[in-house]
Amino acid sequence: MKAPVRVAVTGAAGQIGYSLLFRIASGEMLGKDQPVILHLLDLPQAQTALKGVMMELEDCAFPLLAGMVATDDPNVAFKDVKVALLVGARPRSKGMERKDLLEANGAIFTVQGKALNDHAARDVKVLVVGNPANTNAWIAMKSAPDLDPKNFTAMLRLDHNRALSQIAAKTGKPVASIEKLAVWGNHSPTMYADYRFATIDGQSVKTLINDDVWNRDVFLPTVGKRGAAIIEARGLSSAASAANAAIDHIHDWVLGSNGKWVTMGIPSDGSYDIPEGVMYGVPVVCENGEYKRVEGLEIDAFSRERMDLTLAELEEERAAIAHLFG
Ligand code: NAX
Repeated sequence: MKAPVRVAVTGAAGQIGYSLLFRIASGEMLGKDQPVILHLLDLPQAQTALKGVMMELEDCAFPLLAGMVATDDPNVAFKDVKVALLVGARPRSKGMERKDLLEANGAIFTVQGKALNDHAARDVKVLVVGNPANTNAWIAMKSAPDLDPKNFTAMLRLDHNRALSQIAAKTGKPVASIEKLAVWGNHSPTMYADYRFATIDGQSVKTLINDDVWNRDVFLPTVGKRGAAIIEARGLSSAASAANAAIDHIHDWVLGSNGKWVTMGIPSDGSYDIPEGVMYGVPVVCENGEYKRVEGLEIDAFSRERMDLTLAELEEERAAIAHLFG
């Protein structure tokens, strides 16, 4: 039996947490042979609800669940963790300005980044789900100067999966047959899902679909506004699909993507004219516990425009919280 891995989940008493924890404990994230110890962080007022979730986890009698720690202290939550899923964030309340939202989350992710810096395993893999995910991931990364910046990532995988299923529906082909999809930029309606390089059984998806108007007027708005459509229909934001995307993201990062392109928000190395350090969604391939950016893709004028638009939004968000870093 392998030694247990410590996995932190923040916002553990929330709705994504409720879909996520049971799947981690059943081995769907790190493998069916990998025991886990769950470190569950939530606010003081959520500790009672968190106890209830832990009782349910116990009642599943998961063979791979080797222990649980519940806390409202990030310094305890991140002690020796090798994987950290930062799901909890400050939601926008009525009348709250975007700037105030960024500030409130800036405070949370500065503290959590520092706690990761001080307590987590040196090779901890961090995924930020809580919105604004890219900027929160950037703040956590900047607050953890002793950790490798490349270990901080933001979740674009839900956008990636949403785009895959729209393409599958349009082409009538199975989702699993789609290769080489990319999603660029911010996890927000400005993200740019790009199927120019995608293939199905070796055939170009762009040629199969052959409809630029559908791409611009149907596909991109549908993927970009999918979160809002789910809130409209369900009265609650995406939770099970978000948890599923988080599982996919960490699973592939740790265990490999089998040569498939997947999308991760990662600190830019300057390629594709995205300024260095910006937490930006790009296509990657994962192998041996590392992600590798897909290099050398040609960017046409339409794509450049879309990629710059989502970059501008990220830079605006970053400017709003830049003062936190002197
Ligand atoms: P919930 O409001 O159901 O749960 C959030 C939980 O986080 C609550 O239990 C709350 O007490 C806790 N929390 C708040 N601040 C905390 C802090 N400082 N430390 C620890 N815990 C804290 O929200 P849920 O639906 O679970 O969504 C969580 C976050 O995911 C939100 O920010 C949401 O916007 C974001 N999403 C991100 C997605 C992505 O693709 N990146 C998609 C889904 C989702 O919208």
